[in-house]
Amino acid sequence: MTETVHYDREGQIAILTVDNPPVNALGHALRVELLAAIERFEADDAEIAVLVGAGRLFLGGADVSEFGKPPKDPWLPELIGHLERVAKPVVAAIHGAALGGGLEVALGCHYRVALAGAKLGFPEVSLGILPGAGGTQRAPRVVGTDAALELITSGAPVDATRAQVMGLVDRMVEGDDPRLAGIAYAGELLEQGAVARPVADMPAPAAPGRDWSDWNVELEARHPGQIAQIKAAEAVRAACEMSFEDGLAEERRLFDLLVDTPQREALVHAFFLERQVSKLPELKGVEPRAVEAVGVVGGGTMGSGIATAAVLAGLPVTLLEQSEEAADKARLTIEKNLDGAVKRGKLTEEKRGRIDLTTTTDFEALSEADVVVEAVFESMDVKRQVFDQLDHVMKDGAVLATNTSYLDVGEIAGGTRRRADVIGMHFFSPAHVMKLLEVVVPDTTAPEVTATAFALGKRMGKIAVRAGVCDGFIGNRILSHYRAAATEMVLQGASPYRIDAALEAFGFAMGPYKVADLAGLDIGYMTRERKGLQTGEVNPDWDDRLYEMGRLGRKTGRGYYIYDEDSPKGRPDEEVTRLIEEVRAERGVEPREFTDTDIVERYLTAMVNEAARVVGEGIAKRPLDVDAVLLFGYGFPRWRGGPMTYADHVGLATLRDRVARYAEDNPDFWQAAPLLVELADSEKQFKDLN
Ligand code: 3H9
Repeated sequence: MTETVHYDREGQIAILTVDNPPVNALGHALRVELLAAIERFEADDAEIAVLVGAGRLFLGGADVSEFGKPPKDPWLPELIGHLERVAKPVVAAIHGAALGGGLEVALGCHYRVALAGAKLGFPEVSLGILPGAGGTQRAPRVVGTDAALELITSGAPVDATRAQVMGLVDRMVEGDDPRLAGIAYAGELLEQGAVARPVADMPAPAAPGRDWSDWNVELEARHPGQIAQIKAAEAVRAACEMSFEDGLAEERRLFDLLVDTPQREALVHAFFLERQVSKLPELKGVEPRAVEAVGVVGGGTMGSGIATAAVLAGLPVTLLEQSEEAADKARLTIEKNLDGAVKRGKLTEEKRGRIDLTTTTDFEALSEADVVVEAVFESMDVKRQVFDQLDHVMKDGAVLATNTSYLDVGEIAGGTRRRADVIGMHFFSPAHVMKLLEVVVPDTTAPEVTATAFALGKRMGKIAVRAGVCDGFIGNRILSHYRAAATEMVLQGASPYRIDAALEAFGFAMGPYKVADLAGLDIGYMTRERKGLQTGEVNPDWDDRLYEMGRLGRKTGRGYYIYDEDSPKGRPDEEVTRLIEEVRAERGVEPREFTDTDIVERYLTAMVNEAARVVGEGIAKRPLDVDAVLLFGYGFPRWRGGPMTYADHVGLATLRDRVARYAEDNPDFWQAAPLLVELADSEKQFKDLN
């Protein structure tokens, strides 16, 4: 077994170095060795100890993969309790990050020094739990109740400078060697005759500045539907109102309660899938091509967004438009995007000054790009013309990517003499903000081209998901299906406003009709026009009528909702309701009542059913790929883990039976996906296929 904690001496100072790559997670083996090292220090004649992390950070927290499994001694809370009671002082020397259980270990030490740039925080709530190794009891004693509540319930880390202001660390030092910083600080403490200083012995913290009930109201508003934040605040409250020991017991009780929830399971699934999606067996050992310059064809919203994402990643970008005027407009859009990035703290002024962006109207100017992404009008003819030009000018080995959201990437590739270099890179609008990137891979694409698209996506900060070729790939294909289910419900009696409200209450950032207004009703119209109506699909003709009335959504102030000064986020419109009633009357539909539960169940059943087809046909390689697409591109609530995780939770047999029940109304639309039936019949789950 490799040693995960090294012990050495520097005069009277013992140095305990945690070395458990990649992030020094506090898994069982490490806890055993850390406890042994602490005991060694106790028996040793060293007078003070420094605890430091090897590699890029101090401690990344508890080992997330151990949650839900039987706990093994020593538990982190006991380990930290032991550490805190060591009679000689212990200093935490923090660099990189001290997160979750890692910060709890630091709070179990008696003194804390952090290198500039280090991040300290409690991300537990983003995993559906709370700091369960004393963090909720020690942090408020050290930084005060309000600051601790903010840290613990937001999950957001603070940097070392802020940590020092808060009192979370005793001092912050410049430099890049935490060992040296720890030794220097320990030396000073020795000279001063510093003694062990357990946080547990500090008095209980005062109640927060605001009432506990105000905190709860705010947390419910900030994180609707989620429970970890509320329980975390409850644990902090225990710190104020109970003895340290009783507070710890209360923290443990609340922690155990959260560990057993589907929310915790879903959030941990989301944490790992962010990393798993890019791990494709087909790319094992495949080296991506080098990317040092990027070209973008088309400077509309998508093209400008893609160019922005690429310059933000530090890449030189050349953007091609048809006219000087259009090129100037694109540049302006990109500048505006970059200003926004500076405002949001995503880009420093200094880096902003160094961006490398060229606009051009000449295809030749793209010839040296390593990757070119086409983002022109969504038409096969137009795209093929662009690819024909690119085929002529691009250097050998360049990757030719299309940002199409529906079209057959294989057909686009087929028009070139370099099919193996052509791939889909489907970004989501706004492309410099949205995390999702679908990498659409036709059979003809070379593996290193796929690897290059993934590497470029990562560099741009995207979560890249592999998709096969079909109409709409993973996301838009599933979207058109659940949108059709919503349309069907409207026709049968549900109002679009009720549908939006029900789905927002489920946890979606926005309901489908608000999304449609944001995207523009022209997008849906063009899609329907291109596809024609498909068998079984409900004719959504009020959508078309709204479009014909010039109600294009937010951009025209009217769509499904009215947007004006009184209601910048939109309010329902009688005119839309009347129009829908007319359509129902024309079709002789007697409207019926849909409860919020009916709405959510139908909508999600349609989503899962189509997702099962997408997986069954190999368009998505694994159910987790579908979860990633819906989580990072379509506003599915992260704390529900994605549609496949939701489906496993509800039970696949239940979903199969729901489809059969809905089919009584509309047998063409509601046909159970073969994979759903197969898994349900064999009592398996989607996660078995991950
Ligand atoms: C906690 O502490 C609970 C306690 O309060 C109570 C306990 C009783 N565990 O992200 P990266 C893996 S909850 C297991 O690409 P980066 C990760 O999956 C925990 N594995 O690196 C990946 O594996 P692979 C609170 C972990 O440099 C590899 O390490 N802590 C953990 O971009 C590299 O990760 C957190 O929530 C973990 N804790 O970012 C921190 N962390 O190579 C979660 C990472 O196989 N972690 N892995 O794909 C992070 O935020 C980032 O990983 C970090 C480094 C910022 C540390």
